[in-house]
Order: sequence, then C-alpha cells, then structure tokens
Amino acid sequence: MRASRSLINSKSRTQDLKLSEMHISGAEGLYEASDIQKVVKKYMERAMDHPKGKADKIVITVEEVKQPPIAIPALPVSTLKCQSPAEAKKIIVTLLQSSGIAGKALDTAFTVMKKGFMRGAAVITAEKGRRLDPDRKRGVRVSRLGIGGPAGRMLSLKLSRYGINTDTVKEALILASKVMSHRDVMAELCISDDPCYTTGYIASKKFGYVRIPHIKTGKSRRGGRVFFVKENTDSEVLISYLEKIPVIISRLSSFRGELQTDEIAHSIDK
Ligand code: PML
Repeated sequence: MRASRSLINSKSRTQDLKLSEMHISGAEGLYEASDIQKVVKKYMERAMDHPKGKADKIVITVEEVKQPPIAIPALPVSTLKCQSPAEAKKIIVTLLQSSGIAGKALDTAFTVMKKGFMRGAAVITAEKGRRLDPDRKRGVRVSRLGIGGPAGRMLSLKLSRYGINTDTVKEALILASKVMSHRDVMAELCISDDPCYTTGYIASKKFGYVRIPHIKTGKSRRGGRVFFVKENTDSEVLISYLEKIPVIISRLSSFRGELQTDEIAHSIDK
C-alpha cells in the first residue's frame, strides 16, 4: 500500500513527478490468500488516518508470489537509553564504526538523511562511501517480506512486554532482518520521515536491531534509510534480492530490553 498527497497546486510549475507528491504512508507484507481482504481493510484504515496528513491517492497492489519464500530469523532486539538527537548521533557513530563502517560512509549517510525526501533506501559502500543505488531519488524499496503466523504472534507477545507492540516496530524489524540477511549488507541506519515518530534504529550483523529514542526532534520531516554494504558488492544482485526475492521471518532471536550503549557493546564482545 502506498498513500500520498499531491503537492501540486495551480501555482506550482514543477515538472518532476517525484517532487510533486508527499509520501504519507506505506506498508506491505506476505500473506495467505485467505487473509487478503482483512489486510487490505487494515491498510486502508492506516492510509486514511495517518499523523502525516490526509492522503489524496491510495494505491493497493495485490500480487501472487510464485517463488516459495526463504525463511530467516528476526534480528535480536534492544532499545538504547538516549535522551537527545546529539546523544543519538554519538551512539550511531560509535555502533556503526564498531560494525566496520568508515567515516566517509557515515558522512555520505548523514548527507542523505539531511536531504530527506527519498522514498526508498540509499545503498552506500562501507569504506569509500560510494552510492550504489542507480536512481537517487527513488532509492531501493525493500519488498516481498513478511512474518509467519506463529512467529508473528510470538513477536507481538514479546514486544508487548516492552510496551512497543506496534505495526511500526514490527514492520521495521521485519525489513531490517531481511536487509541484514544478505551477505553483503553490514549495517542499516533508519530515521522515520514521520514528524511524530522520533525513535530510529541501527541494525547490524554485530548488534542486531538497536532502537534509538530521540534520534530526531519532533516536527522534523527529515529522515530516510541507508544500507551500508561491502565495498565490492554487486549492486544489481543485492537490489534484486531486496526488491524481488520473497523472505519470511520464521523464528525470533533475543529481546534485550533497555540498555546503555556500553552495555550493548559489552554484551556482544563477551
Ligand atoms: C519507518 O519505517 O518509518 C521507520 C520506523 C522506525 C521504527 C523504529 C522503532 O521504533 O523500532
């Protein structure tokens, strides 16, 4: 599902369609055919009642997936103690550097995040900070991903214990787990472009899915996703995996609750 609102008014002269609409809400998943009506209803409700505003276009696509999905585990989940965007930036730099991401790559990532307004994710090499996604305005849209029934029910239960059982957290964890399951992806940084949602995350093979509260101030629409990949990544192979290959979460990993940054680094090094 994609919900958007046109930014063109009678005075506007923009020719660029990608700049002419604002993304309001998006969601997708892999479902049994018998669940489709229920899911479409849920997606419609979400599209029509979103804190980012009223959509004037909602597109829902239902497509049969012919290839059996690859089963993967979800990443381990933790939440860091963080009080401000400045503290969040320090945490991001510490954890990403410790996951093998060089300063140049971080600079490219922060520039991408500052610009915002990209629908998909940027793909950046971890050493030299080169952009590999061919269409810079579109980025890469991770697709064909979901969670199996038993794992989904267990995930809701586990997240409820920490008071974070929301579609936003579940969908972000599923996405990050698919992204991180590719051998060439080293880490991800995500900041929501929803002005009301100020918790972001980094994901890495080393630390798992690490939630960072207060990653930005409320009111800011700046945000985005960046995937950090090995320098010699074949971008076509990677992008085809992320966009086309069906992947489903079949089991969960650990849930570590709220941690200090040094606790998470320490718990991994032990
Ligand atoms: C998004 O998809 O807009 C970003 C969601 C980030 C979720 C972070 C979390 O709360 O775990």
